[in-house]
Amino acid sequence: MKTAIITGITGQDGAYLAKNLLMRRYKVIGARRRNTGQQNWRLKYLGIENEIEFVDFDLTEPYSAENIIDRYQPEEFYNLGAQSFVALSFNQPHVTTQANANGVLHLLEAIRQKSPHTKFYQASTSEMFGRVRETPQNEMTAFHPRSPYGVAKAYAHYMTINYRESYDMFACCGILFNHESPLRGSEFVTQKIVKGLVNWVHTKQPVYLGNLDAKRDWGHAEDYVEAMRLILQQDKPDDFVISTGVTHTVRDFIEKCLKCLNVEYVQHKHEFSTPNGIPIIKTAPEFFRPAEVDVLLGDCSKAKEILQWKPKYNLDALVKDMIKTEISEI
Ligand code: NAP
Ligand code: G4F
Repeated sequence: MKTAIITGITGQDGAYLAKNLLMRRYKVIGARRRNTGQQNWRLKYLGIENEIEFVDFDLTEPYSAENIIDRYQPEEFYNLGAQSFVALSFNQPHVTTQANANGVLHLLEAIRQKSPHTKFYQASTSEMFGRVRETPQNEMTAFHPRSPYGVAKAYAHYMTINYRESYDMFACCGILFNHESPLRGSEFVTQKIVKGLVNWVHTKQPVYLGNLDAKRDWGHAEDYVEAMRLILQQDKPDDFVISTGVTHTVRDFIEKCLKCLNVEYVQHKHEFSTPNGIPIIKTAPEFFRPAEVDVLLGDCSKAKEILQWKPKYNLDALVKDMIKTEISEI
């Protein structure tokens, strides 16, 4: 039986990855920070809360990393923990850097010193491409991050590669493009739209958003955690772009949701409304960012060839899954 530690176990990807590994008979150690709320709701939703051994952990505490790695000597370590909300990183750049950059260094150093056989997965991100230098983006595309979140993740990405090259560690990065699911946090645009529109059907309260023209390559989290697992099963450590290879605007995502909900709509420049003028979507300045990533589109040919990975969900199937779940919840 292999042991895997997952940081960020209470988040979207942590929950799906835990389920994936438990199905393969791994012992899963869930590294989570203290919290007073309903932190395990995703694990409960997937019915796996009682199959995980939890351990106290915080990315910002170096002893925390050392303790858990020394204690469990895991075969695999998936670092999915992060302050993952890009918009918040503009208001909390220090917290974001502590967790997303320094936190990764603590982990790499702890593995080097206490458990060098441990295979390490770092959750890198398409946000590092930022103001994109080429389209589509692949493993060789230069980074130009546009947020404190993206800058911190780029540091962690390079540090992971540096530990691999300096100390011969099995340390890998998955450069994952946006991935969503019914377990997505409600602050991210897809889930905000899904929840907001299902609520609109009952209340006619409009949903307030920011930039409707940003383009993202959206996949399904269930597909993407399988890619994480595959990355650590290879003969040699390497980095991989994981994406669908299709990009859509926020506007397209709204349209797909409205069609799924059978709502008739007309579009104005910054607004959606019913044909007789009831507002559905409006924009508000607080949801625009100081610097935006305008377009992301991933080229995952390397993952397709080496990992034999390809996504099962397209955007229509993702929208359907999110809407269906939201309707059944209320
Ligand atoms: P998420 O749902 O926001 O989950 C983030 C997790 O990190 C939560 O479990 C959270 O714990 C934990 N965390 C935050 N700060 C921490 C700290 N100081 N110490 C320990 N744990 C901490 O994010 P996700 O969508 O699952 O993403 C997983 C990872 O992939 C993240 O690193 C994210 O940056 C990266 N990523 C995500 C995407 C995407 O589209 N989803 C794309 C590329 C990369 P609490 O429950 O205590 O808050
Ligand atoms: O859903 P978002 O907040 O995701 P974003 O910023 O792309 O970040 C996500 O994907 C990254 C991978 O590329 C991850 F690394 C990161 O952890 C996170 O999971 O915003 C998507 C787009 C942005 O362009 C944003 O400006 O939607 C636009 N948007 C428009 N109105 C909005 C809103 N985003 C949010 N969250 N809320 C709005 O009201």
